[in-house]
Amino acid sequence: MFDAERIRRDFPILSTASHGKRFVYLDSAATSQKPKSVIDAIVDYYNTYNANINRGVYEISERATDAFIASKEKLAKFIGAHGIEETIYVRNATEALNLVALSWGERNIKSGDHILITEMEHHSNIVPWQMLAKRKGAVLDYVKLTHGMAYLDMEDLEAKLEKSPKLVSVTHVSNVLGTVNDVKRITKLAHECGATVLIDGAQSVPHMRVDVAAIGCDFMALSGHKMLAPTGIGALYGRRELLEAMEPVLGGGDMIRSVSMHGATWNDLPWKFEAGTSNIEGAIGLGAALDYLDGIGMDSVREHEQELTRYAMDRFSEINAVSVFGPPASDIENRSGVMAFAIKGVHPHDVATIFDREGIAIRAGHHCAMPLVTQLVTEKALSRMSFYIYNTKEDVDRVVDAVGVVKRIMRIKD
Ligand code: C6P
Repeated sequence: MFDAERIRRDFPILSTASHGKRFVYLDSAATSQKPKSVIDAIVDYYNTYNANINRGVYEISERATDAFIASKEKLAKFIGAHGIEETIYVRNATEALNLVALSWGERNIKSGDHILITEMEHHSNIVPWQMLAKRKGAVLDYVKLTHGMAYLDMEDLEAKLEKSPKLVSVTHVSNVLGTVNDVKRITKLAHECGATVLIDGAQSVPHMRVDVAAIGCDFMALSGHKMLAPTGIGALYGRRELLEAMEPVLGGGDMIRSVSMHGATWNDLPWKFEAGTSNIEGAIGLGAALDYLDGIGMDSVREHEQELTRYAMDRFSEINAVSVFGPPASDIENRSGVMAFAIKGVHPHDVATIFDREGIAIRAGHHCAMPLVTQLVTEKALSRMSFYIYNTKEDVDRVVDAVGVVKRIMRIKD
């Protein structure tokens, strides 16, 4: 049985108090907390084998190189990639998305070409395409949302695919609505129209079983810090043939095979895209994070979050002043553990501030998805809670109590 209380004890920060109360962390969509095993793996690296990788022939350098490569092997297996050649380590999902824009996009997008994204994207999957479209004179199209702005409008997607976009870039899970998009179907439709497909996996890979081969996508971006690993490590998955045809974006050490006074040739994948000294501690931390998640099992992670989401939606349905965005409770299958909500008559920043006093961390604001949030609410801001493996039903009960406190302080009647 899934034991979130036991898991919670693996996370040192969760045994600290906040404003004198049991700390309830509900902002894992922004960044997750880290278990002791991840923290220990990083400390062990610095204490016992800190050295640069792919360079030294001495013992600790070889050990560090092995640990770095083992991390990539674990990630490749975790997401269903063919091997480490298809896992490019970067700083975060943002950098992974930009890498596709700067390398693949630079070569493949021409004046007048269409790039198709959606209205539920995070800024990281909007701005790089705006910049590329501007540089190239390309057209940036958006798939509209439907059913109270909870789902992608698949008819609109199909209509826009008729313009034969060169690239379709879609988030797997919305960081605001919690909508889980049918990326397998989107990929199939997009491929039938000749598009290359990039999936933003920042909010899916940490929370459910994701298999890039089963989805069939060409690229996927992810961030380690949202899946128990430290900040500063993320990855771009890319199909080998595509990565091989792409030019590196950064030049420097490690990404070359040879350098002369007048030119250079590139190293093999994945190193061609990893110029300079890598984030070694980050990679080692990510390896430990993947071990931890594997130990639980991603299907169990997903089930647990769905149960919490169902419970939270149920409890929120008892409070008239609260409205929840995204797919309804009857469609938990297509919802993640991200839940944006509004309390009638109260600004989300006031909600988050009062929650904080109650020992509960949530996020409030535009969630780096302004084109979406400005359409959802006139305040241009929402409160958001997001679940992970260490959250419990007791946390949800605390949220419901905190909503009561908000209503009392702000004099809101149900
Ligand atoms: N969303 C949130 O609170 P980075 O910052 O590069 O690790 O991740 C960017 C990113 C890309 N796509 C999606 C769908 C995301 O949710 C995020 C990060 C955080 O919602 C921080 S803004």
